Amino acid sequence: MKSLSQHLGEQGASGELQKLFALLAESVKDIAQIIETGRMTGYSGTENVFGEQQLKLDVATNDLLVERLRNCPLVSVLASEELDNEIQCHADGAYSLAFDPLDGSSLVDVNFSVGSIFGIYPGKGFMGRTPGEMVAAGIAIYGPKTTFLVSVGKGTHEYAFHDNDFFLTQENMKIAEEGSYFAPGNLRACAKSPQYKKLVDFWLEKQYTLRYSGGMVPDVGHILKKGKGIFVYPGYSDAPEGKLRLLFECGPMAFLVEQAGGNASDGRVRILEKKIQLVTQRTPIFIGSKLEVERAVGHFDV
Ligand code: AFP
Repeated sequence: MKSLSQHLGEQGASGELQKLFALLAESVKDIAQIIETGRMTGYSGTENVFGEQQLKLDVATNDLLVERLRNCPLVSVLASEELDNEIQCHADGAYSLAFDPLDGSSLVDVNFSVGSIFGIYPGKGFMGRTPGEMVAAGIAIYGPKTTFLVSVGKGTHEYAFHDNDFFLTQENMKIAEEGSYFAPGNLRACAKSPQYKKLVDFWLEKQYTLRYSGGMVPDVGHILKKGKGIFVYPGYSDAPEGKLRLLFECGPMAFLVEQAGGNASDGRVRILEKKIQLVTQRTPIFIGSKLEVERAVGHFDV
């Protein structure tokens, strides 16, 4: 069994990047334990920069990651979905990290799978850059198993946690051109978006299989693991940019999916080509099998 660090080394990941992923893997292990103990329930009484009520879990997982990463000399700048501003760490740090410490945290109380999302940029900061400049990305899925889907630009690979470490369980995950699983985010928008309604009708007429949990990490993880399907969270009249964040959610997901041969678009351009202008920037997203993304985007005359 190959460990995460062994396999990263085989892919030519630098010693620094291996060290960073060792820190992230340690943090994922600790976050899985925090979730499992079930100690952190309820609201923290604070809001994040998006005006969303923070759960105690959001704050605890964010604090754990910030504490661990800001003390790492490899880290130049940190940005978290749970923080109002970036954190300047080490001027000569090799990487800048953007992360969503616990995406889908509102699902923990019903025991659904949730996840952490990491995007790793070379050098300093994010503004004016594109997610395509990332050198690596990863999503941790806290479900019946704790898995870590990672890419350092040489394909996307799955590692599972056991015996106190992460071991390779699937190398070079591949997403087929088409596949009939659909994950329709914000389905209520169909009431105001005839285009979205038409797209959902298309999937139903073609008898696609619904796979939507309300957690983007397991929902996109499903597409990577099954090797086909599509996840969408479109914009519409009330929210033209949708809900999901470019820096913290859509960028890293697009990196992993494209590394597995899939596509990720905002309906006009590749997610990886979008310029990051704000830490809080949102974007519509159509992500998964290439042909499925094309078909879905074709229903939105943007
Ligand atoms: P939370 O992190 O607030 O639970 O939101 C999860 C999420 O950001 C993403 O994981 C889901 O795909 C999306 O929101 C679900 O949004 P809706 O609740 O509007 O369906």
